[in-house]
Amino acid sequence: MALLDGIKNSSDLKRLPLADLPALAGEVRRLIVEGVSRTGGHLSSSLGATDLILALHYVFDTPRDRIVFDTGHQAYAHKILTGRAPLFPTLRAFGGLSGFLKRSESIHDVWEAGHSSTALAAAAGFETIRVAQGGKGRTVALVGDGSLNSGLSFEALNFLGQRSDLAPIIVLNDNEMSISENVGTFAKLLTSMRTSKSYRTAVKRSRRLPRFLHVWKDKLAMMLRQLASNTTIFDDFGFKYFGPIDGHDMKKLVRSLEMAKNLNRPCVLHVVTQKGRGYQPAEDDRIGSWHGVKPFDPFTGLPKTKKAENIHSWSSIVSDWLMRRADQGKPFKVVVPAMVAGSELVAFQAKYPDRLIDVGICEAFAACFSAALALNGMPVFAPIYSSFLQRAYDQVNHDVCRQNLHVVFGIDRAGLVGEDGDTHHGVFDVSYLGHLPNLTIVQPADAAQATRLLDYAFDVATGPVAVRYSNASQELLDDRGGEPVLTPSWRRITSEGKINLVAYGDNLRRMAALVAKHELPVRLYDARFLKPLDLSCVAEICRSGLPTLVLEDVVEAGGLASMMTSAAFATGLPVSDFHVIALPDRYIEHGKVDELYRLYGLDDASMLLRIQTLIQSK
Ligand SMILES: Cc1ncc(C[n+]2csc(CCOP(=O)(O)OP(=O)(O)O)c2C)c(N)n1
Repeated sequence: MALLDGIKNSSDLKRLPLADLPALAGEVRRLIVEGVSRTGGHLSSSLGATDLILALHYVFDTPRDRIVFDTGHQAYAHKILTGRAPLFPTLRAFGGLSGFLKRSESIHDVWEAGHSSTALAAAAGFETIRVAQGGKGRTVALVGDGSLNSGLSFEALNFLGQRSDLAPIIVLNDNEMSISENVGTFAKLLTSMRTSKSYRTAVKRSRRLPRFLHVWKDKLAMMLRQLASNTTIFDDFGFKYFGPIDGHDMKKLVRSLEMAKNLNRPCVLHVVTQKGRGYQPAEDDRIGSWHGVKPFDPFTGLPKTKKAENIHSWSSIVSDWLMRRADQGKPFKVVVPAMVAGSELVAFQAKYPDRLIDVGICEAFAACFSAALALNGMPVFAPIYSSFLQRAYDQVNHDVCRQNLHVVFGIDRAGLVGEDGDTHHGVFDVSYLGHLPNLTIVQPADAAQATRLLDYAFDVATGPVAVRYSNASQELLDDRGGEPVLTPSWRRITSEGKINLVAYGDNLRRMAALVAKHELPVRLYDARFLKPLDLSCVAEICRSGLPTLVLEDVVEAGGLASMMTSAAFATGLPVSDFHVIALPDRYIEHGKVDELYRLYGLDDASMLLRIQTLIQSK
């Protein structure tokens, strides 16, 4: 790559003539497509933001100027331009580059995220310290139109608008898409800003003003905008608004960013980009299939590993159940915070558009809104990824559980998720939900159990229920069978043995296979209800006098094992020879789930050894 090979760091970029930037952007995009086709990753957001990131690095001097990326999934070009191009093939691999920004990776990564909508609040913090300490450099927050919809972003705008002493440059990367098409009033406002003819005419006219009116140009432009009744919401919030700017016109981008850099006041640059830019299948995508991708053939766009026959994800098993229930005409709504594709609800949305409400990246709103729907007699299913639900803890607690409302949460991506890493692992929800009164928490181990537990959640339970499921896939043997579940009960899978083994979800299925394969003398329990616990099984386990091993891929503190021992202590049951295999008190890195399982001793080989050692101890 003729130009990119010469860019060892962002300072090299500044030596290039502006005219070379479009060609360099093409090379960066090529590297992104080639790399992501091998490693998987966030393709279309990164392609869409490439020109903009190049222009940002051309104009600003990082890390003296701070670029605060929202989420960080769009920042591959930033990694490539800041000395990490040679490591790009290791993206998302264990020990390799993170898929998001990481302060430990580069001094140019000044802020880390993975969850959306933190950039503006972080920029407010950076600016507060800069001003207080008389620091140099500018703070630039790069935020997407989808991420702007969240309450956290609005809270930051609300704060920043009143602080004219702070001067963040907010670069709004508007590609009209969240993962799929953006939703909500704000998305409509952005559309009208993009398309408003009177606004564009006003701005054009202001550009044609004679030179001697130069000083007044900005003010006149603003007045013209007002006359055209087109002040933007950003102007109303106290920012100087520039835009819309073509996010793929390098000259315009550089000029606009330079202007913002030289203006010492809070401003918003509204940059219009095309998600997936430069890779046709990603450009054409409107449902989010190219947002986060698995390895694919860059020439055909087809996935590298063909989906095996009859292998289904948990999300699709759950959405099939929802479809069947809707087909039966039963009343319920599905409330989704911006994850229609990831939750495999595209077909459901197409068939039942009135039943599915996409609220945007607003998990707290989703939970509170669902509470009110349920209070008014409408059962709700709210699928929310485990790690994203962290943001709605108070609404789940205060609004749903405290009022004991019948909202069924689908806790998707529960457990280790793999390559997305520490921001995305669903390893805290058992702890942060396990202590909430009124809440029932279940996790099916197979598709048939999923059906039975969802039936339970909707038809037997009357209060809040959390149904956990991971991002693993499984062979779909039977999703209708099994006994109906009428009470919160565990299942004993094998009868006699020398130790008790307790697991749930995918780990239960895996342990059942391991026990069968090695004919291990183990009493295996399926703890399908994490809350309430099946106290008769807990008592049976504690009184058995056998060693007990509990396996879970969540953090140990507050997990099933700790709930079991608390219950045992509270009821005077003996607890001895009790062993837990769970995740330690640290943020777990990125890598394939299998690799992480091996690292933390949850894999089959480690479990076999642990089980055999305990059996021999008896
Ligand atoms: C709290 C939270 N909820 C959901 C997500 C999943 N997510 C990742 S990127 C994204 C869309 C972001 O849209 P936008 O800000 O417009 O950026 P784009 O990808 O379009 O560039 C979503 C919903 C997340 N990262 N964090």
